[in-house]
Amino acid sequence: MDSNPVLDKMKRGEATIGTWSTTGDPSVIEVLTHMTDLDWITVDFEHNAIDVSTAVNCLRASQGSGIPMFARVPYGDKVWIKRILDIGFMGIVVPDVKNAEQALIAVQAAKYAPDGLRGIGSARGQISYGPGFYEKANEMTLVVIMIEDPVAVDQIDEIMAVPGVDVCFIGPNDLAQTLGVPIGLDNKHPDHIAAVQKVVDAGKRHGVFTGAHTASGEEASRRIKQGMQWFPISSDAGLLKMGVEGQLASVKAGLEGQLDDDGEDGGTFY
Ligand code: 3PY
Ligand code: MG
Repeated sequence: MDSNPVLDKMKRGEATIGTWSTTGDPSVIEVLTHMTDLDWITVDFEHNAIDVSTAVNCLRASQGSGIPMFARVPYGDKVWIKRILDIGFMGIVVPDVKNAEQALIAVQAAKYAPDGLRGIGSARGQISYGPGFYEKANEMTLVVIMIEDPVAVDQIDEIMAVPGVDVCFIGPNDLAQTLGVPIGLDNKHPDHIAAVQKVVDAGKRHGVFTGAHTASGEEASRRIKQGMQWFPISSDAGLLKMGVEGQLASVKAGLEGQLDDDGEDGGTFY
């Protein structure tokens, strides 16, 4: 790969749809990257029992699919960011960034000199990105800064002014918690809606992409219309649960005579 297809797509004015991996299961990553049209996957190290050696196998599972793999680090410090990028992820998601200073620490940890302070020594980066890794890594590595606190929303102009911040991404649950309103994705509380809109508007002013963790494809379509570009729909575990529940609901609806045979055969993948 010579450029990051997710950055390329957003620069063309298109939205990108991914999901979170909360399982860190390479077999799941294999299916998602090779058999679906998702634009990217983010492995979540912030809240899950995923270790770095398991995550390497997630990267191996995605290899050859052309789908970029990103990782949410537990905390925006340079040791975590270096480790995660050095094993071959093509971008970082940094939780709970409250100000421009923290955003700058994240960018500098993700970029080699002269744009940053990342140390040299990524063997797996050279495998993931291919030949010329050190020349192209800064351009290709996506930096996603999470906005999860009204303190950050108040400083969104300063945060977005930090060179190298590609995406400002809303964590709806933590934003709700810090705003003091009921938690939940697709949050309809007016204070939450107003805070998210401030981030979207600032993104348009600064030419920084925006996104939010969505609960469903239906929400993602509304967020795209709102002017955002970077969304996970739920997570691998969440999509599995939704898929099972949807099929069980179909069994019930079929037994109650509410469904007809759609006339299509069932395919071969199971
Ligand atoms: C949140 O909702 O707080 C998140 O971090 C979602 O990724
Ligand atoms: Mg959060």
